[in-house]
Amino acid sequence: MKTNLVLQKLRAGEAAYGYWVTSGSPLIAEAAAHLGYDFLLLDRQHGHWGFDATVQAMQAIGPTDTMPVARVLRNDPAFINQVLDLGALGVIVPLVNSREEAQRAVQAAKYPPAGIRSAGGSRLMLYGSDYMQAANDETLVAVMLETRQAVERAEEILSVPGVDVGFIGPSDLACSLGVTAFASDEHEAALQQVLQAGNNAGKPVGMPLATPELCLERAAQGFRFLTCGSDMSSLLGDATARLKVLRS
Ligand code: 3PY
Ligand code: MG
Repeated sequence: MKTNLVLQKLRAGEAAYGYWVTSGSPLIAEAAAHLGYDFLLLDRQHGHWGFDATVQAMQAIGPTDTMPVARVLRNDPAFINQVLDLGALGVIVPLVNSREEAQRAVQAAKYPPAGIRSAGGSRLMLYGSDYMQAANDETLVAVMLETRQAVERAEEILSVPGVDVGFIGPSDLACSLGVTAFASDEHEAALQQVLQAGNNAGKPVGMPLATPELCLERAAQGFRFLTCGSDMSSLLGDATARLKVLRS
């Protein structure tokens, strides 16, 4: 089976950098995959990915060294199983608030005896005849910590065997705390608390960020699984800047 280059980096203590694709466009996923990011995050929670477009995006990303990672709609074994069958090498599970919920996510992503993942998926044969043997170890499971409760329980959540990454959702976290994301001491303290919990549990932690400068700053603090913008933010940022010049 293909080595999961993101897991390889994280296991070596290195930072992995990704890019969100929310538009649901396989064409954009293809272009982004050829840029060399460590992973692309196809957002099937808040993004616009239909089933067929997700398949096409997996086909487009497949030949590159960029790992296809999908965020699922919710912590449901059917959704997790589905994106893995389509070829995702990592799954991001939103709103994980307890050890039990983390166990549920892990179980869904692992074949027996470690979990309950169902065997199947015709695209998986492209990963080699050893896919079934290797998949449990080569599939990244990231649980999202994005509520006050998840922060309080971060260490017990991240200690769950099979959880590879704690991925903070800064916006939901801000809502849960009743503050503005990245603009309050309480929010920052929560980010640092999750990082510390990850260190205690021996698990890398990360979050989505808007700029490369912020990614490098957070990487220097010890965050390891970082995303740097999205297709929609790139498009809107660039097109807005052009229009501003035209209208000036
Ligand atoms: C959040 O910030 O809540 C996320 O889920 C990342 O987009
Ligand atoms: Mg969120």
